[in-house]
Amino acid sequence: MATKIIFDKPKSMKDVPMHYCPGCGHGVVHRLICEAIDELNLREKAIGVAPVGCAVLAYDYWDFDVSEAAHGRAAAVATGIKRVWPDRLVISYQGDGDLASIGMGETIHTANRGENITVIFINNANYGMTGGQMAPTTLVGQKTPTTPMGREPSSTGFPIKMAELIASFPAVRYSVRTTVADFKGVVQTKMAIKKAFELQMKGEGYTFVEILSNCNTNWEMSPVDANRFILETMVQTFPLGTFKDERYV
Ligand SMILES: Cc1ncc(C[n+]2csc(CCOP(=O)(O)OP(=O)(O)O)c2C)c(N)n1
Ligand code: SF4
Repeated sequence: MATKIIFDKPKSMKDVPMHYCPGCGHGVVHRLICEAIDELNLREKAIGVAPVGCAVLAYDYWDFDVSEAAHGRAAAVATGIKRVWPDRLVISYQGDGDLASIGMGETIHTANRGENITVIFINNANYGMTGGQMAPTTLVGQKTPTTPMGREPSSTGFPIKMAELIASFPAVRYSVRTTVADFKGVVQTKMAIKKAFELQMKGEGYTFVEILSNCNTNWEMSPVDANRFILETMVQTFPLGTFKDERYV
């Protein structure tokens, strides 16, 4: 009897165990990126840029070319790669500490220049790798090791809404916020990633996919509770949606 394969590991993904905490969204997003690359037949053209943060070992999981970047500099490295190889699919993968804190300068200027790259932004509201300290995205009142009484805007400001901020730059082609906290969100995230890759390959400009993802370990929640926290609480500060899907320049 012929066997029909209906679900398989993406070819762009290595068959190795991941170091991520069980239930963490990083692994889910890694897979979605690989599925999109396979479906668009871009594996030989893809170049990822891995951040410093929990995803620092992304090159161990993706079976396509990957460069490492110093903390916060992934967008700058991606810019250089894309300018040298404009026909490649260049993906900058970054957490919120990496992208919105130490790397905010690179993030803003790369978007403002409209570099033809795709930035995948994992918003888990803290610095996961180093123990869950406050990030620019930490919610008001959220307790972390550096905000033990809860984030207080009068001393630490408000959560920065990156997808909305990025959308404000004229040269940005596409900016969305999705989540991998539930099945619907996973499907929408896959569609957003795929669309961003397609736009980049057509030369349409800078694309940004912000993804609300849990850090269940540092949030001290079960993976199920952490995903519920995203859907019930985190989305109130970070609404899901498309903030820009338009070509101005
Ligand atoms: C120049 C520099 N400063 C600080 C650090 C320490 N450090 C490593 S990862 C990290 C934050 C990572 O958080 P995030 O970018 O949100 O990614 P996550 O781990 O949550 O995926 C920090 C501050 C470093 N490695 N290099
Ligand atoms: S510390 Fe948080 S972000 Fe890092 S792997 Fe664990 S759950 Fe994921």
